[in-house]
Amino acid sequence: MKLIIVRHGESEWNRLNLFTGWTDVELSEHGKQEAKSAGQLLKKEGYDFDVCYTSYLKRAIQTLNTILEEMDREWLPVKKSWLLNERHYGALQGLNKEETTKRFGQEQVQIWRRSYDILPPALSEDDGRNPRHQEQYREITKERLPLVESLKDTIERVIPYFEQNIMNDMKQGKRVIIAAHGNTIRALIKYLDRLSEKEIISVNIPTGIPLVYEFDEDFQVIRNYYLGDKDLIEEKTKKVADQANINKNQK
Ligand code: DG2
Repeated sequence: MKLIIVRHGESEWNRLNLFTGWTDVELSEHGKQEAKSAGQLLKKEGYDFDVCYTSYLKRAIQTLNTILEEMDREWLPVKKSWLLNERHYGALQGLNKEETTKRFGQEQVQIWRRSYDILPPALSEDDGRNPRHQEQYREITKERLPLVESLKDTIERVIPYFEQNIMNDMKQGKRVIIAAHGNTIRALIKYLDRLSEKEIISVNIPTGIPLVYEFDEDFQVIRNYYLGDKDLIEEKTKKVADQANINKNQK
């Protein structure tokens, strides 16, 4: 049993180095290319799927659509859920990561980005970005929609959805691909690899690279690995880890 998880390609806000969270931004030109390459690679390696999962955010949806287009599998069923949305980054959304480090210091920004359960500042209730005011979440009980989330909060919505839907499909023999986000995927990795709160801090997810999980019949992880060029994967992962560092381009 295999599961493929892919972080969307670079978004316009990844390119501009802005905290994104639930902001619904497009893929950048580079991100579109990354999604194409992911689809071509999956096809070349002989992967195929029966069902696809993604979030309500267009950077993940566009990535999945591009992958399916490259694989000539646009007809496959796609299940979208807000429960697979990126972690809500609260009032940090829209701020430049490097500028935020200059203002608040590296330690504080690292805590906001990677601590397990410490919350960044929340959006105010009357903020136009509050998902409770947004059309795409109109069906969701208001109390369930966040104004900010920690990784722990993200895990608490992602994992029940994963167990009840994705795992269920897999147990019925369906081959699944998930197109999601940096922190949604970190939530899944913490759960699947049984990582501690400390171990997950150093896990960063490269954009547009398919991650393969292999399971035995008891749904225990046998191994996991990224597909593609090792140096490129390392370079992209480091780019994510260093995103908030000051003067990273001059190092
Ligand atoms: C990034 C993750 O999410 O940021 O919200 O800024 O995967 O949707 O681009 P994505 C964001 P970091 O936690 O890596 O800073």
